[in-house]
Amino acid sequence: MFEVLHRDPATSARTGRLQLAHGTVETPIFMPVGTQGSVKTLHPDDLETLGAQIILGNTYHLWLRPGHELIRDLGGLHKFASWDRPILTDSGGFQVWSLAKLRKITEEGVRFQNHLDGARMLLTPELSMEIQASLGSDIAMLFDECPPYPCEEKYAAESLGLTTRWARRCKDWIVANEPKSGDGRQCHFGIVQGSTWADLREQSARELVELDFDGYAIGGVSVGEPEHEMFRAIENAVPFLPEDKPRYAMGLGTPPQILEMIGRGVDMFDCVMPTRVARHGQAFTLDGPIHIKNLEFERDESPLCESAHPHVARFSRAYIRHLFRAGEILALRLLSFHNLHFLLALAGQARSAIQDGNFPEFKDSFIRRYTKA
Ligand code: PRF
Repeated sequence: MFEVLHRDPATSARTGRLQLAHGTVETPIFMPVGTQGSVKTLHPDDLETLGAQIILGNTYHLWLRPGHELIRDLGGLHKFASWDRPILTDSGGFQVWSLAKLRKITEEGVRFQNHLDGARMLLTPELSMEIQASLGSDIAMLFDECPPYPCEEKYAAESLGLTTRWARRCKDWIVANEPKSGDGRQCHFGIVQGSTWADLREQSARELVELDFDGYAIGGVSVGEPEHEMFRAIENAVPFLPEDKPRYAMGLGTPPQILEMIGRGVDMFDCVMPTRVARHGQAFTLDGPIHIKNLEFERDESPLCESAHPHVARFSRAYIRHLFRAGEILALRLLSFHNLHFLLALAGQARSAIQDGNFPEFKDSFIRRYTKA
């Protein structure tokens, strides 16, 4: 299901091919986030134009509204959202943690009041697997607990114990129910936790690998810790994950962070940031992010970025600034499209560089220019 194609001799970067029920994904890859079954402001044709190979959906949101049974009855998430390429779904625990009120974590699962109508609900490992099976995603994430930052070692250790016990319950559910994605098998990824503690990251990775999943994510990163802690968390987990399985860093990151993670052996990324900051007027450029609202772009006839896609490059910064200031929806679409193009192109350039044996040079020169270092 996953094949490593090239390895960079100087770093842990690699390229690979991931075979899923709805198609093949070339790694390293960035996955646009479509929380509600839609990548905000974009049409699925836009995503195809962008060359998006896989998108994300969220168990928590789709369970609350419109409900996983409705989506299952209407043919699954791919049909419902008219997207026939791969989908990965997150398991819901992290979204409960970041969105719901009055959360209480017990052995059984997470009790909370949902953010829509305040109803009291319980999400368990088995229910998360059942919801993701109903959605029919190509990759379903296991139900985990993401501890906050900073986190005492004692809490992190207990939390990761719970994540491992929940992983066992997810595994039992998967073995008993054999969930499908379209005509194929649904894949399942375990999530390594352990906060900033090296020995706990190792323990978490070993316990999950023992249970044998199709791939492994590194969770509990990008939760407010300094960047060097985030890199260390990845470095503390990767050596204990199998070489021949995909690795996914959840909820990352800036363009330089993504290259740093690729260099540390990570294959898959997702983040709401590119589309979220786009809706606030921020665009990635090779010289770092710009705010299109700024007066300096009032008469700027150049495109957003020299590497912009033709769909966006035909417009001047002055025009996009005008649209944004006038509250025109097209501005949000163009900026979202652009930022996703930037990250998808970055992943593509990283793949080429790894293949051509010049990944370290590519990474360093990209970061130097982006950060004006
Ligand atoms: N767990 C899950 N989803 C996530 C995270 C996690 O730790 C993160 C942390 N960066 C983002 N999304 N299930």
